[in-house]
Amino acid sequence: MIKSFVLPILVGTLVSIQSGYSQDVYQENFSPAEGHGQYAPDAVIPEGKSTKWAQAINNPNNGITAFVRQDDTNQIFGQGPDNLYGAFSDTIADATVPVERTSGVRMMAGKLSLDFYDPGQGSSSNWVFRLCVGGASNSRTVFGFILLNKGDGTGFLCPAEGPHVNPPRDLPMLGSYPTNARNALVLVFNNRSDSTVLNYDGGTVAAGRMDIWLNGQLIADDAGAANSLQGSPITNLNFTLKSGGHGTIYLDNITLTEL
Ligand SMILES: [Ca+2]
Ligand SMILES: [Ca+2]
Repeated sequence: MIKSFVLPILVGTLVSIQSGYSQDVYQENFSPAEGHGQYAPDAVIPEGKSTKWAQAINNPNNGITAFVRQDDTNQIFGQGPDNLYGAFSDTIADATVPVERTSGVRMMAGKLSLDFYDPGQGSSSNWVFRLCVGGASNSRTVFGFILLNKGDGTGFLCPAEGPHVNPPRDLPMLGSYPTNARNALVLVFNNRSDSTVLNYDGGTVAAGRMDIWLNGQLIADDAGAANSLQGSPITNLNFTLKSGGHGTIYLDNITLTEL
């Protein structure tokens, strides 16, 4: 939560931004205190401008449901029996309605970190996580990734490529993850318009690029953007299922930090 000065450092012809600057602009851990008193086991996650989620959750017409869960038997996020997390399901294969966060998000460079648990249900789950300029859409997506789960116990993370933010056709997966297990995801992005290199705790990211860490391993190093909207601030965090996908994902400890 500490905001400090940005120190541009000349390195040859490149300009480097040190990551001493950081500010959390969004945190969601589904604790009752953060949910306006509405986060309780089996409660519907509220949506609206004054909440943590802007729109499109709990929309039965589009197959989207979002509930607060508490699994005191398995403690799936390893935070004790009282921990609450978000359970998001999409039961209609053609629904593409995003769950999104908008207000308060505006950053040229930053870090998205979250824990996810893929319960491995269904056979074609493909959740896409998108960081967008403007609204939540494929064409406004700059950085993102997709979780593919074929139902055999192993999930794959692949880049969200091109203007349609689709998984790559020949499937050059960036990494794999176990379903029915807690996974830690960190995405660091730099959408500055010049040649500024972002230095953060763990690496560097060139302008227009992103790093992705999965369970402590760097699986994407300076990977490209889906759409080139370089120089515009990221204003929207959202996730959705691509058309034809359906399934459930559990999320916790979501943090969006400006760097
Ligand atoms: Ca939690
Ligand atoms: Ca890098």
